[in-house]
Amino acid sequence: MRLKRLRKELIKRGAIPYLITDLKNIKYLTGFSGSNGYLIVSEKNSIFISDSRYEEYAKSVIPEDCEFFLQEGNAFEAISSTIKKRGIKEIYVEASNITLAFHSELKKALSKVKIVPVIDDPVADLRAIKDENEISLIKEACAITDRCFDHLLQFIKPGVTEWDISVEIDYFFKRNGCRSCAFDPIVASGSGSSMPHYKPENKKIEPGGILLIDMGCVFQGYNSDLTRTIFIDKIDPALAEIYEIVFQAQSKALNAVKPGLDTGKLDSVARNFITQKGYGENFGHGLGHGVGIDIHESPAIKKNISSKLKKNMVITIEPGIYIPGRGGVRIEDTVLVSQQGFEVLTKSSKDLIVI
Ligand SMILES: [Mn+2]
Repeated sequence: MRLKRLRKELIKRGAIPYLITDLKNIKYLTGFSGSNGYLIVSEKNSIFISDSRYEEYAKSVIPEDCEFFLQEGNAFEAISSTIKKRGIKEIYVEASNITLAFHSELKKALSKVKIVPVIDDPVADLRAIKDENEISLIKEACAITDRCFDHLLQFIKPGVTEWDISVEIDYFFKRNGCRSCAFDPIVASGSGSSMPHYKPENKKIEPGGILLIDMGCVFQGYNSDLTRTIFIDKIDPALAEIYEIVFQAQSKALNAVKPGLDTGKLDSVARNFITQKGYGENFGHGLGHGVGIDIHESPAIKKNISSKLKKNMVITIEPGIYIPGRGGVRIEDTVLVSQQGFEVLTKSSKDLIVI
């Protein structure tokens, strides 16, 4: 089904045959999740190339309309022999995934074939809209992440370190059926929270400080993403004021989410509010991103990037305000774009939490 939809799109774009090298795209299209594979989608059929380590597995998962080709030498020989056999004169490739080295080797192997880069990834557009099964897996990933946050509220005490919390997150996810974290958790205490992508250190959680936790898991191949910012022991009034602004910015953005809305406009809903409150300069990153097989995928929800929200996209809404040397607040949920508007999939409390 997915291959058929892609083929239709490639024909529409005139970008066929198409060589797919991104393993996440291959996984989405064929179900194959090994470490070596190449997929060629042409007008009539699809060919999947992999080596003998994966032969039995690949044949058991790839769709019926996809032919398996055994790679015996290197990948370029395999790609070139499948292409030559079919008399292909021109092949489209994923510009954002292949390296210069890959391109130059491919060019050598396909000396008579024109290689055309495709910049706007057609598979990313398909992946952005989730089917029912994908939505239920993301919902489960989000539910596990919420349970992890509940668990952390018991686990976190003054004296534990950022690193302890980060290890506990990883352990919780793995204990609860996840393959891994979606990304290295961000556990930023005190002034470290002003750095949006801070790395946890062996630093103790101090009473009176703030603690920002950004985490997600991978459940059966699908990611979740959640950020909460909490207060340790007592509330710092200046940061509590910032918390309220971020909370309201996030609520406003959430309430704007619906099919048809421009993603650049959605970013501006939160950004304009934060700017009005005087913190525009302190919200440097985009409002959100798509979530699925990758933790960051289409659509990007950023200033000056225009695309339309569609039903069954899963995105994050994550405004933040960061005051260098002082601290930062970010609140993030994973959200489903629904027919009526939106459904928040991460359900952890956004009340001001003090532990
Ligand atoms: Mn995120």
